[in-house]
Amino acid sequence: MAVKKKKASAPSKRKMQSGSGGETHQSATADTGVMTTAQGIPVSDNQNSLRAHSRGPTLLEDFILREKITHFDHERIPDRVVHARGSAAHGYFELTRSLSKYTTAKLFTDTKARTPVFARFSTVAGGAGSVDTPRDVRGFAVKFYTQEGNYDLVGNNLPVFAIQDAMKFPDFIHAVKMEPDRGFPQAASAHDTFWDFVSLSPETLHMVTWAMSDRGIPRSLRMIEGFGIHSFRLINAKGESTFARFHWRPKLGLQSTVWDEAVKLQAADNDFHRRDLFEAIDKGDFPEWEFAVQLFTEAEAEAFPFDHLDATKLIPEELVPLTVIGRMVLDRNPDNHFAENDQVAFCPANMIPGIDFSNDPLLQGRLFSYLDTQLSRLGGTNFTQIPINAPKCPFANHQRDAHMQMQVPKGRVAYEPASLDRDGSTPNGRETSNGFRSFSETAPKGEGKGRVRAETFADHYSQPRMFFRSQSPLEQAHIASAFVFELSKVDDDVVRERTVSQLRNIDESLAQRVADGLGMTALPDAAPKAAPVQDLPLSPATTLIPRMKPTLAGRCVGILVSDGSDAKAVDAVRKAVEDAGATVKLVAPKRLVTLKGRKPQKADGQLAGTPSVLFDAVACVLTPEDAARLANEAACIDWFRDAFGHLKAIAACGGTRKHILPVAGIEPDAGVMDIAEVDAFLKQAKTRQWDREPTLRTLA
Ligand code: HDE
Repeated sequence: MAVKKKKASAPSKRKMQSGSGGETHQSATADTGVMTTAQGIPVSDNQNSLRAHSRGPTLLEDFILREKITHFDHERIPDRVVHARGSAAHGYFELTRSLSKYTTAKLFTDTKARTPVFARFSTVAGGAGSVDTPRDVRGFAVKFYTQEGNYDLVGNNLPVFAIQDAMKFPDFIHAVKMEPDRGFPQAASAHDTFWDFVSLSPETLHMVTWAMSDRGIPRSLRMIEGFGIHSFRLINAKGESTFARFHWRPKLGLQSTVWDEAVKLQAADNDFHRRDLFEAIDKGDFPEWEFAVQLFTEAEAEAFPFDHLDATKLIPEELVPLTVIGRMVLDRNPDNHFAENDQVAFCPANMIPGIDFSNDPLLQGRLFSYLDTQLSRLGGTNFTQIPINAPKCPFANHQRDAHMQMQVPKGRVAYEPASLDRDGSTPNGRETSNGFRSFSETAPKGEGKGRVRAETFADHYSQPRMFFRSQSPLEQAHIASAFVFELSKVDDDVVRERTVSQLRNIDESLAQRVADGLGMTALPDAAPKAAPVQDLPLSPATTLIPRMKPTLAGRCVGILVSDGSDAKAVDAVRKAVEDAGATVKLVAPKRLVTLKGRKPQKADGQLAGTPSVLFDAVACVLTPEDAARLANEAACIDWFRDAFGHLKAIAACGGTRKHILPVAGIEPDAGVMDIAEVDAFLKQAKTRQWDREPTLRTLA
């Protein structure tokens, strides 16, 4: 049967970058509109396999079918062992302030350059197909395609990590991943093995306390901070070293969800964060982050009341202030999720001249792990030639061959020193005095090789105490409640008690609240401590709720309408909300809706499939009849009950206030107003209604 062919997908016209002096060759295919096999053979029928007769068996001869199925069979590559689920985007980095006093890296000295970047945000524990909104740490990895090679800053959205030595990473990850005998839970830390490990490893407590805070349940990837965590070195032209910690700060400010909302989002939209990032970039609302550094000398570091080489410690902004030196804008979605998001290979060892590693033992272990895992995940050493991984500056060396070699290096010389490349045709490159150099550090006298943990790493409780005590009362309640939730999913009594015994060293009131929430009758003894706990100065910079920006920029407001709704009232809310920088989505009982006096139009979502968790604030304009009818509709009652429960502003029409809100059990407060009070709605919609929370749920 002759079937009209679909246009073949656009061939790649991207130039393959080869070594300097090497051949630059293009994909051989041209966009002729003809579908072909991978060998370029035109396909005449993409609907039917080759059969012995019309109802007979399929023939082995059918190379077109075999090629198609074979390729499909091999489409999947291994998931990342951690951070498997991620969403990514292209963009650029601009330096606004030169660090030339501290570093020779052009990335941090050339204020005229615009450096292309590729950023990937991820959850840690779940598989590639898991949900976007579990309580988890978020990866924040940025590849800078600099003039001096690729530099990867592979960070997280929390400023500290859970372990101090790379030796413990496989244990930590095995504990948080689904339990190996039963294969659950997916993408969740609320289970016995995780808390078993945590309660036996006090070094985890700082990061775990951050993960229990609202930072663990962000509203949007566009609204998270990023941290390089480890101390790095900046090296200047004189070879002098200054330590640096790197920070990303979102222009939209920090924003989190509330726990019940995060849980419901998992059902409402598995891809909530991925979609949010994609849609924002797609409509030109480009996410942006400030890039800031904390700079300090070795001598200053000696005076810190903690060891900055310990990745479980942050350096309070109050101690070493942040200097903003640049900004990153993400302005282009990937063309292909697999080719870019899946195949991108970040590696902390991708380091450029002028920056160097510190001796942080966690960082040191990472320098081995990433390339190693990528060899098995991406199938061999030549993954560096995949477009998303290839440098955008010239590159040349004597590396040759191996699986999937995409370049065709010319000449007979693939070594150096060499004298036989007399015509200069071999793309090998030469060493340069501007190349990468490691900082030359003097080893401490009298110390030798050993499997040791520095004594300065022994204090596990002072910083989680500082973090917890710095939080606002509501944030402290959220942290305590998160501990209660997680530990209530732990079956083993010993593990629960041991965790509470650890919490006693952080803050007695936290331990007591968690113990009460778990129904413990008495507090267990405090866990033994290897070092005295210090009462460090508080760090308000670690809070989230007090620092949230009151803004609608980057947010989304849902308006519930139905046939006959007052179009003018809808327009008024829409205009005000859009003027304030937010997106508006119309939700209706049916996907097609006709506002009063208007033509039928497509709603953005159908009520039953578009719950209010998807919005930052909600409004509704219904006819009185529809309001009375929808008061019997579970999806509608939940729409308002959840919006109220998740502390959102609600602008409701008269019919809704009369019929629906009472059924939803909503007693209007300052965050619930009439649809005509547009200014009041805008004001309340810019923040959550935090005052409402204690009236709604018992917090620990
Ligand atoms: Fe990673 N980590 N990690 N990690 N990590 C990986 O590399 C590892 C650590 C982080 O979007 C893996 O290509 C070890 C700290 C991010 O592709 C793997 C240790 C921080 C991503 C790996 C750490 C991170 C990864 C898995 C302890 C924040 C996702 C896939 C020594 C500063 C990157 C891969 C992406 C990915 C190992 C600790 C962040 C297995 C051994 C600390 C954002 O190599």
